[in-house]
Amino acid sequence: MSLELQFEETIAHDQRLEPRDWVPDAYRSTMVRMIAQHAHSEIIGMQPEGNWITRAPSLRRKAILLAKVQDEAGHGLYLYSAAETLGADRAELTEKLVTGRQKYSSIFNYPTLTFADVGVIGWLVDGAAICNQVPLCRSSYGPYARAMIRICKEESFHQRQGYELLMTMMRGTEQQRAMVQESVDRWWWPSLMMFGPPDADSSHTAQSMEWKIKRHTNDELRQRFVDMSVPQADALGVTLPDPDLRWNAEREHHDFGEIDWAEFKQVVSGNGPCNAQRVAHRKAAHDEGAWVREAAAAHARKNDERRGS
Ligand code: FAQ
Repeated sequence: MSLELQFEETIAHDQRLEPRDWVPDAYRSTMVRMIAQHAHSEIIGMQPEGNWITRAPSLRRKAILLAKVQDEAGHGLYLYSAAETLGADRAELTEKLVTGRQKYSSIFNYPTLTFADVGVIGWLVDGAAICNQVPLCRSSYGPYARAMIRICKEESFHQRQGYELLMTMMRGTEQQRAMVQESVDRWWWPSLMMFGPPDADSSHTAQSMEWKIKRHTNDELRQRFVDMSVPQADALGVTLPDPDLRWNAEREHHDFGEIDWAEFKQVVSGNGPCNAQRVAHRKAAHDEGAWVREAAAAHARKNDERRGS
């Protein structure tokens, strides 16, 4: 059987492609793009919440937040390893991130202005991430699909901690409730943008569905997220900032308002509120960490020499 046919058969039978299997160049580059973008999102995604670690209102909240941000670092490293199984070079991926040649999720280009944002990121941003990533546990590329299983478990925990934080604030003072509502008002629409452009404008969806990398379209998952979030917002006692949001009995889904795609394009092309700051911070951390990488490499060399002698 030709390599190409083997590849097609593996996909047709819903089996996983593994690092040593032959895949077409376009499959490989799509997977590297998607995994790298995901890894970069986890690493850049540490910044908005990391901003509140030193100002968390209690030791308990600080410990929780510290652990969550550490988990995000772990996800990033895990995903870079998955990209390496496709032949990508980790240093090159970082270089592409800090020079703007590879993307990360639009959501992390918005500022975290209050502590309520920590709760809302957990609830909505991790919630959207889970909604998007659970189907990716069945993605056709084995190392990525397996990474998604572990990552989704941790994201579920993150989502619950965010919701619990918000529940606590909603049981608090009038000012705390207002703080939660104001935060929801800022994060709702950017969370919907996390699912990517509308299907009609999504350049990769059709091919990625054919290769069973993606299992649902961007709009399908966005709809699933809206339907999931409405009862959660009700239980919390907040209003989602969309006057057009209502149940459509015929479709058995919620209708919702038009997303500001011009804003999405601006943010993705580098002109969001915090793009420059996020990338500059990442670059500074990378540059300042050069001595650690050099020391680790020297240590590994020494160990090799010792073992060799
Ligand atoms: N932001 O043709 P499509 C997290 C780009 S969760 C920026 O629809 P595709 C957890 C796209 O890359 C966030 N760029 O693309 C966490 C493509 O660019 P290109 C990360 C976006 O791949 C929580 C172009 O637009 N999750 O980190 C965005 O089929 C809390 C055309 O789009 C993942 O990465 C966007 N929102 O579908 C961490 C999940 N949307 O290269 C910390 C895996 C699209 O052609 C705190 N990825 N683009 O110029 C995916 O599921 C997919 O890649 C999509 C996009 C659905 C994001």
